[in-house]
Amino acid sequence: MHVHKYEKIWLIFGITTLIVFLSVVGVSAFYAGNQPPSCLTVIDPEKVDSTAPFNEPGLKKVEGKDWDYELVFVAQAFAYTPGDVEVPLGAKVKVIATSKDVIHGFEVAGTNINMMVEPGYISEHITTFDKTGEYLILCNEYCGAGHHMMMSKIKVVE
Ligand SMILES: [Cu+2]
Repeated sequence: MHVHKYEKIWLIFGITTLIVFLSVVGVSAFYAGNQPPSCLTVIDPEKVDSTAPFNEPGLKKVEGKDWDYELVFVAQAFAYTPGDVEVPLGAKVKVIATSKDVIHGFEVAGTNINMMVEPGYISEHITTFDKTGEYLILCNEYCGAGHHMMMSKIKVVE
């Protein structure tokens, strides 16, 4: 069978690209340990108010962990608790959130924090706030009539 020269070049290019991309994904997943976030942490959505750490939402300093603070949020139609919170500049913070009713979003505008908050599951994200200012938290999953009013604020202060 005769394969045209350009066809051969194109086939080699295609197969090489495939091998390169699969290697990048393989090294990233198995050597660098990049895995998709799991949602294996569960909670009873009817007992959120009495389950730690959601019985005390807000910022808490922690010792002996890879992060300095835990920032706990409870989402419910149509608000987040706490309504606004102050975080010290440069703090490594683990954001922990859950929902009491329906699926909500948890997007911190201007950062790469963007979680889905589902009833029955705990969503977590570790981040460092290294710029002062006010960060708006928005719900980006339509949750009902008051969805557009659902917001909170993180103030990063020195
Ligand atoms: Cu919403």
